Amino acid sequence: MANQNGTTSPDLREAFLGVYSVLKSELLNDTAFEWTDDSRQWVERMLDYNVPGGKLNRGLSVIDSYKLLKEGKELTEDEVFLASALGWCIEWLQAYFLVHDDIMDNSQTRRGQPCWFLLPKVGLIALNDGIILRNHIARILKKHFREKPYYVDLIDLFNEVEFQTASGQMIDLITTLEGEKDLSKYSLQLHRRIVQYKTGYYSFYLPVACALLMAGENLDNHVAVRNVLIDMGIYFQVQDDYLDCFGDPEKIGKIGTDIEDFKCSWLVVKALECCNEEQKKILFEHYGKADAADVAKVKAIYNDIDLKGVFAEYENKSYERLTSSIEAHPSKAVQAVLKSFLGKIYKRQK
Ligand code: GPP
Ligand code: MG
Ligand code: MG
Ligand code: MG
Repeated sequence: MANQNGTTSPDLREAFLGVYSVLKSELLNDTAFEWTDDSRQWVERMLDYNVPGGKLNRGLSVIDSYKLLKEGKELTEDEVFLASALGWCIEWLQAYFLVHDDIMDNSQTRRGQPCWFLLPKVGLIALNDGIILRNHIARILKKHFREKPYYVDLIDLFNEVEFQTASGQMIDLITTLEGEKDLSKYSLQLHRRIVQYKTGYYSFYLPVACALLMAGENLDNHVAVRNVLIDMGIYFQVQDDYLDCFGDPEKIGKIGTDIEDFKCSWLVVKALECCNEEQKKILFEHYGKADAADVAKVKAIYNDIDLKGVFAEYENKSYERLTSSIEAHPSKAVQAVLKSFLGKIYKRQK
């Protein structure tokens, strides 16, 4: 079972990985379409390239959370399959978001390989592949959950979370238009709003909400859990912003683009807060430019004001705050779910 450091047992992990092959094969034989060899090969390659290659934290969290909610009772084979299928639905959702996000962010690499849209035979077909990935979720849910009492709630949950994420992505993108006019518009408040929506709901709330629905719970009764998870999601995206600049591309599997893209990243917000007038001038002049020399000037300021140290302090404070919110929760099982999550991301390097 998942312990409080958030590691999944090898057995559950193996079961989870096995479910990917089952779902893939069902989708490749979906009778709603007249397959040809070419189309089947395209989808198979597209899935293998984009779905299973990440850390699988979100997907595995559904089984881990479900198991913790069952308070250690042995899960049946059927329960393991269903929780894994829901976990994979989140991994499919993530694959769809990332395929589209990499086009929008003009990224080069993802999970240690070129972004899907950069492959010579792919290009903008990647947009349609994203739509296919999105549609696969509804097909998996229909095949395996149609008869469940919580089916409608599941569909509604995925719809709500997708809407929240796309809205967060929208503000992530349109905020840069304001930043280009006046960098000082970037604030912690604005940053928080962007990351809560673009990351928090789908990465943190969704896996636990799936597990709660499977356990027969009503999500309206778990607003406090959602709030802690969203808070954790914000911390997670601050780490993502940090790693975009200071992470090792070999470890995180992607090359950062936030400075070039004029993003309202946590780093630039903090830099604006900490720097003197002279440094501010340099930031205004060089932030948001594609040229490596401009990026280097921005990074030099980040180093001069010790943003690494500012982040380390933020990370410690976040951990303490999250831990005390978790410990305030009345249920030990829910506490265990949340602690397992926090254990998975605290001080992550990738
Ligand atoms: C992460 O932002 C946010 C997403 C991947 C959500 C995308 C939503 C869509 C509707 C497409 P990011 O750009 O910082 O992530 P990364 O650093 O992994 O590129
Ligand atoms: Mg993005
Ligand atoms: Mg991106
Ligand atoms: Mg990022």
